[in-house]
Amino acid sequence: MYFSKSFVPILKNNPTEAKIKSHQLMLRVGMIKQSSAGIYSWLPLGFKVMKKIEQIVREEQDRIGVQEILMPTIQSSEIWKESGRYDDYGEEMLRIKDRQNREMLYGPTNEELVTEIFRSSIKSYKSLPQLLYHIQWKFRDELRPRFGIMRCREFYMKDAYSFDLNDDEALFSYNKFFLSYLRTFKRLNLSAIPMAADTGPIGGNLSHEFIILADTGESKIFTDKRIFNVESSSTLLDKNSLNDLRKQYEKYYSVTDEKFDRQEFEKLVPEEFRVNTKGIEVGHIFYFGDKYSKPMNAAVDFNGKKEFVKMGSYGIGVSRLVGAIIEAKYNDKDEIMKWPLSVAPYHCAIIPMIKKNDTTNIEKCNKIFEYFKSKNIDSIIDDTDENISAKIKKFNLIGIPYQLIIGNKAEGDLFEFSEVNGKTQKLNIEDVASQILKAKLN
Ligand code: 5CA
Repeated sequence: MYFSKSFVPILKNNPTEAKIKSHQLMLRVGMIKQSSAGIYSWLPLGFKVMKKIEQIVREEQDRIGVQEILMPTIQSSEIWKESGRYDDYGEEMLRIKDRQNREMLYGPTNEELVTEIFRSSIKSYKSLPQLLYHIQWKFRDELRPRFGIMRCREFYMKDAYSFDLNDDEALFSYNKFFLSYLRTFKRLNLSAIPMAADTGPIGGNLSHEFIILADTGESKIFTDKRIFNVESSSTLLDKNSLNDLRKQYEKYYSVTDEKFDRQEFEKLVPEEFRVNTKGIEVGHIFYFGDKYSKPMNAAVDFNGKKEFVKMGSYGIGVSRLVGAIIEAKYNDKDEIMKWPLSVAPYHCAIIPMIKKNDTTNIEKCNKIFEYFKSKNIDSIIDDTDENISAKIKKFNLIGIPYQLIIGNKAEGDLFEFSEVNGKTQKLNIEDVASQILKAKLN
């Protein structure tokens, strides 16, 4: 891909309407374009990042044995009337009428729809647990959409649902998602802390939000800073290991403000460990037992007895994560961004010095591009007329992690290679590729 042909509409200055760095940057480098309040189009650069995040989220759901489905965005009001949430959900729900005057809605979440799918087919406890997920657009008519795609009206979410026979099995499912979320955020190079949270309109009495610390976050949190050091890498998928994992986190007081109790905080957390700060909610898991299965009659046969299944739901804000990663990785001072390699729109920018009537450097770039492609390294060739320092500045802003200069200083087969914000090295192409591949594995 040549930069001159790519659809990356970069603005000279930060747009004044954007208040936080992720919103500024996403507009500035043309990752998104607002189409109406709280509704955005995703342009190539932004879409590439989101798709890579989505794929990591998907792989980590598959890894714990969740099955992928795809439910529609438009739902019938009937099932919401069955659960009792049609009236409760209020103005955040976008209600639509079809040509037959039937009440429809744009799904803000899918507990009802997935329960309907479950109950129509699963009849025996022997088919449990059932763990299902989908990655689909949601719509919530937020009163104050803001911060770009961080709190918008139409957003992309992974939502999963678990169905079990009893509380014990249901908590096992809950804990699998707990582990899966830790793994997912780690692969995105984020440190997301699980915190006991309120359940809001989803319901239930057990819930954790996964929060990334950031001054611009909308969630207020109260926590014991020792929780930041909990190590969770090698957990097995059995009940005991997963219970232990959650206990390791729950040992430390860590809550969002709706759950905050000052007396408890001061009693349980020694003063030097108390943290009261802000963060971004990137995931939220819930256990709500038979809140939906009972009114919607989703039950299985257990040795001749009818048992309402016990359910949980598990969300990740896939589109919000694009902004959250920027909030966590953007260096304000030097206007430098560095995407984690796992989600970078391109791993490496190939920057040729361009001389009039001489295509030698561009031809070199083409060969390197093909070689990178064969190694699964995504790159882009900057064939524009800008000078080298303007190009480097541009890629620092976009956040492409590596830059390779193909220019006059190239000695034989050695090229200037640097990591954003890092030292420049002279390397041959094979060594460049192996450095990038090595970093990709970390
Ligand atoms: N049904 C449950 C779990 S699947 C649910 O809807 N949970 S939620 O309301 O907490 O949403 C899940 C995640 O979606 C949140 O953690 C957040 O990351 C993201 N999200 C929620 N609202 C918005 C919004 N208005 N804009 C962008 N992302 C959002």
